[in-house]
Amino acid sequence: MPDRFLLKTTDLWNRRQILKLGLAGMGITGTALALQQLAKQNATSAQVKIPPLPSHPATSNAGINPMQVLRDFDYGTVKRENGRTVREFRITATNSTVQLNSAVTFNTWNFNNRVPGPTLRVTEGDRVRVVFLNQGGHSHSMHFHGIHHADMDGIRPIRNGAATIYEFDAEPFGVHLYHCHVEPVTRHIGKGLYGMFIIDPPKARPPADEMVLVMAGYDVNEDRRNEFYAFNGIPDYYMMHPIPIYQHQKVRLYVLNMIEWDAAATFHLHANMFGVYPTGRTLTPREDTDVITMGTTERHILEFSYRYPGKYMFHPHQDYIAEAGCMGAFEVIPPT
Ligand SMILES: [Cu+2]
Repeated sequence: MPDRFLLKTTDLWNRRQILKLGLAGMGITGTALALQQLAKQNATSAQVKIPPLPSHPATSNAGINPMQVLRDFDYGTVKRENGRTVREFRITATNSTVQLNSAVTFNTWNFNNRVPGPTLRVTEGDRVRVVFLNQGGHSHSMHFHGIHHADMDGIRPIRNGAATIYEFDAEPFGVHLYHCHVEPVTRHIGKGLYGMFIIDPPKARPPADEMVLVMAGYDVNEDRRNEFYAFNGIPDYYMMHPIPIYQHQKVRLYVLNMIEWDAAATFHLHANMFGVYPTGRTLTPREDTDVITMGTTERHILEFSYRYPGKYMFHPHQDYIAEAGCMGAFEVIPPT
């Protein structure tokens, strides 16, 4: 679990809330397992080289750093209970203001103080336990896509100041998502209450430089249209700060469309083709293309590598969406 997550949540959680949920004492188990897990992840990542990330001065964006969001996978706190792996996540609904451009700010409602919320990542068959605390000032909830019991479907509003636990088995493997399901859902999603939920197949996918891109819109004047769009929270961020990747190395993109008010958006990659794993539900690509259409909450795994160095854009080919902030670029650099 990233340190950043711990830092953010410790000040939000107090002992009384933990006791109320019956979780006291659960935090001390599973350390050995967590270390094992870390070793496994490191073994995989040793085969993948990540270019050094450009260091940008902190943006004025309430802690949202899209360069960090890209490869920030939250594997939870790993425990062993009754012979099986449990991954426990702590999610707090809160509010923060982001700067959409030099003149426009937007008050987001979000999970763990970031838009999109943390990318939760588990393996098929794990037990998933999400301890949800609402400090957002309005009623919120967490509804997961995937297969689970009706009482874990997250449509019951959790009032401000209250907490609940969502618990279910991770299935099926694929790229999924979670979002607040309190009505009007357009507003709760539009304010920023969504994130990606990856269920890895039992046998891990081959090594690749893995990244998350969540497309979303901002309706700043509540006219039921978006005035701004973004990849990973901040409009135009990856145009101003292209994502460095290595030439010839496989990139695995987990792409999710969370744009409200527009029926669909495409994802187009310049000067290349990508293999499509629809909803991440296949282990081999279904097709090769350079543009794919996604309705709201549709998501896929896209795989590619670049043959030539240089800068290459990616964006929806609804060009009004791209021109309003949903645009980015990869900087392909020769391997060192
Ligand atoms: Cu909500």
